[in-house]
Amino acid sequence: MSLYEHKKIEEKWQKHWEDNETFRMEENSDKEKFYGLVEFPYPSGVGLHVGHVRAYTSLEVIARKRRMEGFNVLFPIGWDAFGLPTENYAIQTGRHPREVTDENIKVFTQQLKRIGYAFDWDKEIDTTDPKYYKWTQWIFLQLFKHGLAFRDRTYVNFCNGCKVVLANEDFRDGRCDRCGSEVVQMEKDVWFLKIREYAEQLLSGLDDVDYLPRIRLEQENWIGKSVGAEVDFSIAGYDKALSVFTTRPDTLFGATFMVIAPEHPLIQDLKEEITNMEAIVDYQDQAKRKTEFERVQLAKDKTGVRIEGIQAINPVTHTEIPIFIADYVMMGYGTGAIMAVPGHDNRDWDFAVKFGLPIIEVIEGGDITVSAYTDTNTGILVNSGFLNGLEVKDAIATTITYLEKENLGKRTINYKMKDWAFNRQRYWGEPIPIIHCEKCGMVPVPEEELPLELPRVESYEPTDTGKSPLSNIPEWYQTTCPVCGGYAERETDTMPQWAGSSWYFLRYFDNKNNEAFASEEKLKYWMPVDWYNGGMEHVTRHLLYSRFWHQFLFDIGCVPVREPYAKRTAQGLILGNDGEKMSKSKGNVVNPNVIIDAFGADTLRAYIMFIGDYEKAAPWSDNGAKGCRRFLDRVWKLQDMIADGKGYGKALESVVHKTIKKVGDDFEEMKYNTAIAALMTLLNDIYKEGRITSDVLKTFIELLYPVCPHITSEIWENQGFEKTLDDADWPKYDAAKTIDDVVEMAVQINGKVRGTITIPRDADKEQAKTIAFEQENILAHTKGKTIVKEVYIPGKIFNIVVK
Ligand code: ANZ
Ligand code: ZN
Repeated sequence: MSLYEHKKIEEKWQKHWEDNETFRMEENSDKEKFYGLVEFPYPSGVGLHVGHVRAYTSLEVIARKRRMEGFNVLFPIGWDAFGLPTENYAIQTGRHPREVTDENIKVFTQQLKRIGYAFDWDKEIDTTDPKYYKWTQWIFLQLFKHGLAFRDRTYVNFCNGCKVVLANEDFRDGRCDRCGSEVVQMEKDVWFLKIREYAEQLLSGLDDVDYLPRIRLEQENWIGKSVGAEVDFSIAGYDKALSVFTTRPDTLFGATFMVIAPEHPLIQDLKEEITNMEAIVDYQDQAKRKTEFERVQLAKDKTGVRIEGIQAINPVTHTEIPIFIADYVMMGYGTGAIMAVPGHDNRDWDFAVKFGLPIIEVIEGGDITVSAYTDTNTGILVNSGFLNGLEVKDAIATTITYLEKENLGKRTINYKMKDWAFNRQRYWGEPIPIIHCEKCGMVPVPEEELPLELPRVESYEPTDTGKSPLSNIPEWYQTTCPVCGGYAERETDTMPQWAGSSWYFLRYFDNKNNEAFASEEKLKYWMPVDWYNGGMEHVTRHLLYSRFWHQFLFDIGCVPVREPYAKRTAQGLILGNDGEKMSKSKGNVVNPNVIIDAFGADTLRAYIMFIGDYEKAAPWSDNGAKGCRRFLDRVWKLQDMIADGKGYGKALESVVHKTIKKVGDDFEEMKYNTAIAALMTLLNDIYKEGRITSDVLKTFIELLYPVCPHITSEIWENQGFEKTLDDADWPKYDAAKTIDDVVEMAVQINGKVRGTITIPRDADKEQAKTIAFEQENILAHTKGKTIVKEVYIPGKIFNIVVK
């Protein structure tokens, strides 16, 4: 056989797949469908990295396997192409973001094609294409019309470098994650989407889907549901109440002081009564300069100021207690005020110790002189009037009933998740299709005028005022009101990068439709996505945002199922050779092209699937890639070892059937590394025999095909097997032949394992004994003794008792 020339072979099959549109989904098919989705890439200037390769190859293996199993498969790809990096790069280089985006997409496309992915390229989408974002705008308008999009003036985190509003997750220690510039507070009009209204549905929907447990947990934590109570504390001498949110109403008798957030309105309301306003304003100014992260996570050393001149009253003990402002209480959560229970809350305990405040034990079980006792599963209420003797769970219920009866509070649910800030003051995003009219207020752009296209302009640099570059283009923003016909102005903010990816999976299967984002019929056939795979970094926001949009579209009757993704998995990171996260600055980024050039795409694919436990991080190793290439070289040489007619040993037959089972099962469980290891083992067994039959070669090739489609297709063709490998069936195994004829069994003497024997599965006791007593160790441990008992459980264990 000739040499394994990966370059020639891979180019040949890639052309074959492209020319034949092999992986095009079938229209109007009677077949069962399989919709496999991978997170579409952001086409950045650095090109594809091996992390993409891990994510895509894994689901590609499933997609190719499903095709062999007879499914109508949709495995699409597209571009999540709006966003800051492209825009910043465009500004630096003086080129238009459109041009830069097109160029990057070209590079990505070429790279993906060189890896030989079975994408249906006919279904490609690009979020920056007006034909696509017409529907992003359309969905936004439906949200607006249903009262789920609103505009509010609030303080935002503004990055002085990027000139954009940042989410809390986008900066640390007052510096922007992306550019390192200072982040300041700025008052702005912000668009919000009311995702909080969907919090409960987003939680309950998790019962109907199959997500990895850790992904489900991330979703739940992000939503952050807390069940508790709101309790009203009155302010002594005033008819004002200070309302708090607590998850532990049972500890009410232990509330010895209160804390409000520095931004709490109570301070303005009672500024006449407060006698130390100067100190308080001082503290407020300090707090403004800290990020939420610093306030919550880093504030080991508690700070705060007592508000002089006012006192609160504990509603059950009727004692007067002091009120503090402190930055560990956030205005954005609950009511922005807490009842502090230092005996049973760590933060309150730290604060009480620092400020010399009383600490009362109301749950027995710990030592509150040493630390707060926070356990809620054990412990009995004490020092708590009508709650004494109750367990925490019952005390919570009893307190809430009491509060509701006495009109002092009520049962409440809180969610940590905030509404979704939905605008950016940048150029490279979808224009928000709203018109501001002095007379009519905010008016939606008429749907028949969509898409509202981004104007092609020369200058799209952000402005220092934090206004969108679109506000520099009067020709664009000056318009007439669709309602009254008077002068009006367009919204000049654009949508955030999350917008286009919140519904993209609904577009692929009908990507050329101009009448709807997708036809009802196609939605019915293709939704939900059967399997969605991507990174752990996208299992909070992207997953929630897209589930929110989809649930909303379901509620207004636009999609046939509530949950968009039936199953969601995630891969671990690929680390650099050095075991660190790959990054340009560390210079440890592996470019997939280098591996493809040297060893071929099949080697890259095999290695990335073999690299380790799929869900865990794995360091890249050039040697590992070489090892996979050697494996493929040996696979290629199988063609020289064919010896039909002679059959092969029964042992090998069993290995083949076991391998079919193992590879199939492992692929389904994303245990790609062990699937490939099983193929390597089979290959070794074949090499030991020194020959292979065409049948076994055919099976071997079929099993390897999803991972290494080029080399296997070529061998298939060389051998003249029927049709092409793309149309072959996934191999079946004979279950009986996967069961071992021989078993390994431990032999115990007086309860201790003294040896193992390999015997026929159906061997009787005498046979087992004969083989066992051929072993030196067994002889040694029985020498000179009498056997008093023999317990033989076929297939399991042989136990001998001697005296
Ligand atoms: C009294 C108490 C006693 C509390 C106790 C806890 C333990 P999660 O589970 O995260 O919802 N809290 C409420 N609003 C807050 C705010 N805006 N900023 C900071 N902390 C706030 O936590 C709810 C608990 O966090 C509430 O229950 C409150 O403290 C505090 F033994 O009230 B607790
Ligand atoms: Zn008007």
